[in-house]
Amino acid sequence: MKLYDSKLAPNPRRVRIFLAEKGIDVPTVQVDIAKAENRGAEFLAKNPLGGVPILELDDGTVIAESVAICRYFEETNPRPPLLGTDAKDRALVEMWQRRMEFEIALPIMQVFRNTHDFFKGRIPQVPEYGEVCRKAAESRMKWLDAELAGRSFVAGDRYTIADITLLVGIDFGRVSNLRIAPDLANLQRWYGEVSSRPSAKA
Ligand SMILES: N[C@@H](CCC(=O)N[C@@H](CS)C(=O)NCC(=O)O)C(=O)O
Repeated sequence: MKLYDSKLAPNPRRVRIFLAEKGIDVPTVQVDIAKAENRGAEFLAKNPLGGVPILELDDGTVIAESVAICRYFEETNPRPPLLGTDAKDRALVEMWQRRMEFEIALPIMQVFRNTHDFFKGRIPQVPEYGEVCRKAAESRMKWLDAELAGRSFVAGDRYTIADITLLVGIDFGRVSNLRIAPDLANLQRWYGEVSSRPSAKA
């Protein structure tokens, strides 16, 4: 089994944190996206969409999409559960994971993709759209701050994949000068707690 990873990119970090929380060690191959290695023929043969991370199993199966890779490891190594514990909890964790991904992490990544020099000449950029996404991410953080008033973690009282997606999204905001506003006390408290877990170094 091999995890195709990219040290500086946010989506692979989601999988690395997930593995660190579970204490799973997986051999990795570094893919240099700055040199567009993920757009070369060898990588595209494994994932025609070109995104990292991907997990290649010993039988040659390639699993792309960070959450799908995490799902695989949740099934093979159920403890500690990071995707929910019973029908209701699994549904709630999925709800929050999707919300963190679509409402916060993706807008933050779109700010980067549409405004940063890294993607200049690589993809069509629409800086105005990047700024719309910045506002959307800021507004969603405000909403989330109110949600976090009554609980420790995003999906309840247990750390889950929803916390991982949010942490990685927020940390990635730094490259676009997008941070948690100082007055969002609940989100700041949450950030301090999840950032101090050893897995956050992954
Ligand atoms: N939905 C995919 C997104 C994969 C993705 O877009 N990965 C980024 C890194 S965070 C990438 O490969 N970017 C370089 C590129 O698209 O060329 C996932 O969750 O794994």
